[in-house]
Amino acid sequence: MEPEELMPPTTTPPPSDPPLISEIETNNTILSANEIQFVDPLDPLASPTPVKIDGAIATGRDVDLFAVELAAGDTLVANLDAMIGTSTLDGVISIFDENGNLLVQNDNNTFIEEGMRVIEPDPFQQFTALEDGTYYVGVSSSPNLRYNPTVDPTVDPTSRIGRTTGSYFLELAIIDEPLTDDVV
Ligand SMILES: [Ca+2]
Ligand SMILES: [Ca+2]
Ligand SMILES: [Ca+2]
Ligand SMILES: [Ca+2]
Repeated sequence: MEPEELMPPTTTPPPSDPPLISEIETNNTILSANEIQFVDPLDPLASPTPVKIDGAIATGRDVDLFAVELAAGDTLVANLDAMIGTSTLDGVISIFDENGNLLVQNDNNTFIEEGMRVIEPDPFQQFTALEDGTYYVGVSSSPNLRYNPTVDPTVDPTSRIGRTTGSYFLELAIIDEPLTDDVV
C-alpha cells in the first residue's frame, strides 16, 4: 500500500479580519468619543491597519462617536454593516471636525451595479482630510441626521429620534488613494 501523500490545502485562507473592538458607552459626544488606534503603539512604524468596531444603537437617540487622528491627505473609509446581516438598525455615518462641525454624511450607500441603481440602508462614507487633526466618526439611527455631537443627544430634546435600533459593525480604515468606486 502506497504511503498517503500529504495534500496541499486546496483553498487559500481568507484574509485575516481586522481586530474586533467593542464600543464603550457612554460615547455620545465628541468629548466622550472612543479613541481608535490604527497603529499598534508597540510598533509605531507599522502601516495603519483597519479596525472593526462592534457597537449598537440602543435607543432612537443613541449616538456613538469614535475619534481618529488623520494626517493631511489621509483618506478615511467608514463602512457600516447592519441590515446586510441580521440587525434591524438603519444607520447613518457622519464625520465631524474637531469642533463638531459636520463635514460629510451618508445614510444609505447608493451605487450602480450591472446598470442598476442599488440602495443599501447601511451607510458607506470616505473622507480625505485636508489638514492634520482629530476627526470624529458618528453612528446614529436614521433619520437622526442633525444631532449636535457636542451635546449628549440622549438628553437633547432637539435631536430627532431614530426609527430603528440594533447592533452594527463599523469598519474604519486609512487608505492611500481614495476609492473611485463605491461598491463595497
Ligand atoms: Ca452605542
Ligand atoms: Ca452611544
Ligand atoms: Ca457596508
Ligand atoms: Ca441608512
